Amino acid sequence: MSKFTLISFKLCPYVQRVAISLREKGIPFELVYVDFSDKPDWFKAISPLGKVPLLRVDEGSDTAVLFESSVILEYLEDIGEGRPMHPADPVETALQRGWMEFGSSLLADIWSLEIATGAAAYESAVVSLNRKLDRLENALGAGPFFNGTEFTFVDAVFAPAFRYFDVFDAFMERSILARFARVTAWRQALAQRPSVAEAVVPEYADLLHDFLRGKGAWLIHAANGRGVSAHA
Ligand SMILES: N[C@@H](CCC(=O)N[C@@H](CS)C(=O)NCC(=O)O)C(=O)O
Repeated sequence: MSKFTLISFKLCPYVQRVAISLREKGIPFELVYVDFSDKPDWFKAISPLGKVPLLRVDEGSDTAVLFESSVILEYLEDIGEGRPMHPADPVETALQRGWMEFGSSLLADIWSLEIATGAAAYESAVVSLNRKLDRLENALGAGPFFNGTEFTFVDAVFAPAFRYFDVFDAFMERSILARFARVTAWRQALAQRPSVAEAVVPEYADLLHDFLRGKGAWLIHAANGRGVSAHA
């Protein structure tokens, strides 16, 4: 079996989806964290886009460095180690790949929310998020996971997105997710999954809080004393 090394950044949701999938498949791996405030030369040399995650695959004297999280997930499925994380039916798999892309687009809105330093940018991110969450709510079935009882790649993609709200919610009168009942139930089921819980370092919430403070996030500053809107 190949040896796998996941090159990571502690706050990265794209890294988490790979770590969750490796754990779900029972594939052993090592973690190497990169300091983004001072990216090392070895990292710059091997990351074509200067981004994490990278999955280094060593087999004998051969080494490959895979980049782009969704490509890495498909690779993990292709090698057939552990249990499948795509549905058996090709149409279901194609739909699942679409929702994985949707998950990345939700992460883009979450990023806009994080880095908003004023009310207008913040409210615009909330509007966009709410629109997507409404779509997601209507796409969900009886659960507990996206495809029912089996935990698949879509779950691995959305779990890190929902994790942000564990920190955001502390600054809000009411969670942005609260009015979406099926999304909320899904969020709770994902949070209880060991692969999800173990995909971040114990100090994750503190690091995210520091990041938001460092960015001067409206999310934090506007919340002082009154809470920020979840309803824009
Ligand atoms: N499309 C990429 C996105 C990965 C990504 O945006 N990674 C961020 C961290 S979460 C990154 O490495 N950014 C580089 C930087 O901030 O300098 C993927 O799916 O792997």
